[in-house]
Amino acid sequence: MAQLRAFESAQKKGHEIPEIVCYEKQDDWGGQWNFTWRTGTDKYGEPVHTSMYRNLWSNGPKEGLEFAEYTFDEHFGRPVSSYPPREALWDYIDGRASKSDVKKYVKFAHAVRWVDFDEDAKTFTVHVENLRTGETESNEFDNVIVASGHFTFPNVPHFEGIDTFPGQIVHAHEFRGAESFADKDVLLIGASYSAEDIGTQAFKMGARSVTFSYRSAPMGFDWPEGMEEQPLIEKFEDDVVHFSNGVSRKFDAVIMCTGYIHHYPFLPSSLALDSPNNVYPDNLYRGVVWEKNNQMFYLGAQDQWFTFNMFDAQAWYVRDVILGERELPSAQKQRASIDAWLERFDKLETMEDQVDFQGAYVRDLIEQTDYPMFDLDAVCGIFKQWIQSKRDDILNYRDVTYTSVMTGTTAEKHHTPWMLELDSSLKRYLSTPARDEARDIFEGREPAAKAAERS
Ligand code: NA7
Repeated sequence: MAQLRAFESAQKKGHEIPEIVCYEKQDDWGGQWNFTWRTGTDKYGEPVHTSMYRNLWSNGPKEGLEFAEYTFDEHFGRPVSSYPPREALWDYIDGRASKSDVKKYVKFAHAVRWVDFDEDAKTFTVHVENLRTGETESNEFDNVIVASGHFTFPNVPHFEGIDTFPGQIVHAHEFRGAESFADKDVLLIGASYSAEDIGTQAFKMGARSVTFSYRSAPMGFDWPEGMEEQPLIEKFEDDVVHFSNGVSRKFDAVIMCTGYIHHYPFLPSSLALDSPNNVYPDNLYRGVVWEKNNQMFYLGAQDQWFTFNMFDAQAWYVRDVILGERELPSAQKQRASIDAWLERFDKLETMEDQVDFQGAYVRDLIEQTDYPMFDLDAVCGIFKQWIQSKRDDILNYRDVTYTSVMTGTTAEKHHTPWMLELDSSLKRYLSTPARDEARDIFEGREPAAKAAERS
């Protein structure tokens, strides 16, 4: 969507743009944000793309991901909270793209099966299947941009004895909601965003206990009673899990929050990115140009602090390379640039360092293009406050509000504290319900009804 918008923006400024075809295997756009109840395979028999769950709310402040050229104010027409639910974020990205005429470029329900590169002709042949008709076709292109994301193919490790576990075992990719974990003892394997958020969802939905198992380091939040961290699993024995520190616990359900792999089944190895999930995958000049074939690009291949606005910065830069507005340096200079960034990347120690690193990366890209520059230092500051707010109160950090660097608008406090909010719909999000007793109690006030009674 960012790439289509980037080309459209150039066209509006009088540039001639190339013929564009966007193949999308889902029936609608939005990628990760295009929620489905399905898991495993979709209605066409394709692997389900999204890892989104029903009650997902943004886990980072929206002020960190806001588009510089389409703000939340413009979309919603009024301030909204800093952590919108998934439907509101889908609405926002759909709103921006729908305002333009770019849907015409998208061939929905088209799965790319294979991409070849002809070294003599210097063109790609893209083999694609129309999932609705079953017809296949092959088309030639000068450039290919891979924008298929990398949080789709789950990393699923094996643990000794796991095949004896009698309860449900799912990867976060297949998780759709925590309601069934009420009164259950739940184990989450992993110590990153998925573990933290799905564990919190389970707690919110009334799990009896929530246990996280970490490999490298615990998340270290100030967890409430009923939530705890344990080190790596040594083995499963039926419903009992033995951890490496000698502790054993019984569980009803296991959710593997063990991350995702870069997996591009439609690409030959000469074109496929192979990297751990990190903020600077190797072999991408300026984080987007495939070093081994400069006619090919990747968007959003990094692990992400910045998201939507970083994808924009990348798309604007890729567009300018394709339009010939930016000349790529020699292979040697590209390598030197990648090495310099990798050297910086190797020195990152804290989350805050990573934020600054990605801020510098986004700045470098925007400086190359006409994408509106915004106060990246201020956005880095918001990310750092967010990190701190989680350390302060991991269950309630979504109740904090931030100020947009794009518009100066301070977010509205959501009408209901996140821990009490059980309805994640857009309709509810934008409504103004009367304050209820639970909220009064939660916020330490005398319930309104009781106060009225007394008076
Ligand atoms: P992440 O952020 O890639 O994290 C994966 C986690 O899984 C991380 O804590 C890993 O531990 C852990 N992991 C991976 N393999 C294993 C094994 N074999 N055993 C135990 N633990 C393991 O994925 P998420 O799904 O949390 O987040 C996905 C993205 O969403 C994230 O990157 C953000 O951009 C938003 P490690 O620390 O590597 O030892």
